[in-house]
Amino acid sequence: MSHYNSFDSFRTKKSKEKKDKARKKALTNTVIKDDFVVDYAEDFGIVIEVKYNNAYVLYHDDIVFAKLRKDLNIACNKIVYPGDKVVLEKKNNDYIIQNLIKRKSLLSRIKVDSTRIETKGSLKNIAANVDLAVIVVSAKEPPLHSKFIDRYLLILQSSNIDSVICLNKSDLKSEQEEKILDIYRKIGIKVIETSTYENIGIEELRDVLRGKQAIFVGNSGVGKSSLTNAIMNYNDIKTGSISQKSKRGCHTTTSSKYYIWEDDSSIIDTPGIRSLDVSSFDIEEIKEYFYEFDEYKGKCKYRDCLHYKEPLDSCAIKYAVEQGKINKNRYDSYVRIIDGLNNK
Ligand SMILES: Nc1nc2c(ncn2[C@@H]2O[C@H](COP(=O)(O)OP(=O)(O)O)[C@@H](O)[C@H]2O)c(=O)[nH]1
Ligand SMILES: [Mg+2]
Ligand SMILES: [Zn+2]
Repeated sequence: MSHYNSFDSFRTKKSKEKKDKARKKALTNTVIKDDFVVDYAEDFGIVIEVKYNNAYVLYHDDIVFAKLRKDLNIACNKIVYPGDKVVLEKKNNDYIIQNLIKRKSLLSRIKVDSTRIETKGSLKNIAANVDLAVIVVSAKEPPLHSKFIDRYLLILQSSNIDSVICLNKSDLKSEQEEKILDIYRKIGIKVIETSTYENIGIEELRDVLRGKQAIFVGNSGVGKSSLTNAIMNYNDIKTGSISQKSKRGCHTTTSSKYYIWEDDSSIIDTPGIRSLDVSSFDIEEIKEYFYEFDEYKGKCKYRDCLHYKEPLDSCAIKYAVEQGKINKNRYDSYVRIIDGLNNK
């Protein structure tokens, strides 16, 4: 940090400020209508699933079907997401979403780009108010690749959401997968191993999820829905009514769904995400999200080093990779992501 040239750090700071501002704006979608977002409301429901023009909302221990306030003149799935807290009003027999309570976080598949805020269509928002993301991967079927994890991590970090990794299908695990998991343990990310078949690690996963609004992300087929079921089956008595109701539609995987499995503890199960578009990130930001680069900050010969095409003897990061101090898979992911930006 201290090695940074002052002009550079000023510039970085400026663009960061701009980005933070843009992100804040996107969090509440204030572009839409000023009075839609409120700071607080005593009585609210939680959105569990959103269709094009309406939403299922968990409200007073019941699931109600609600439509968005007409005057907003926008499709429901463009401004509310699973996990959102909304204020409802009953008009005749219909529930209307009158207000949205200000979000804590908003997870977007594509980074919130400061220049494209107004083009809401380009942004794929997944869930709101997430405290913790569980990146679910499987040992086999589909095979484990660190590049997926790295892309998920990038997206989650840029949304400011804490993440843990859950390796499911641990019944199929071999040495090879163990090595990949070690990469992440070494950079300080918690790894939980589970098997829904053998009922392994489920209790540990519950401990991590307890008291949080969590989201399961990961490629299709890794076991997100199976894990959601495994977590839900526990403690049927306590949350029985809600959990039975929110189990509705469990088989479909086209949209994200919200499940409460214990008081104050919920899971958002997401469908498989096919492409993880990280092309709207900028290199400066990507560098920051590779935590393990931190300790080499300012040590490259050129202060604007991208740790990319620069010669080995000028780049502290490349040297660290060569020395085995930074994991090669992670560095390769970094290079692939930068390659992707340059080919745009
Ligand atoms: N071997 C093994 N297979 C599992 C495990 N958990 C889930 N599966 C299987 O993996 C497949 C995909 O599971 P699903 O929960 O639908 O994955 P999702 O697409 O991530 O929601 C199903 O055939 C499950 O039976 C596990 O712990 N071990
Ligand atoms: Mg699923
Ligand atoms: Zn470098």
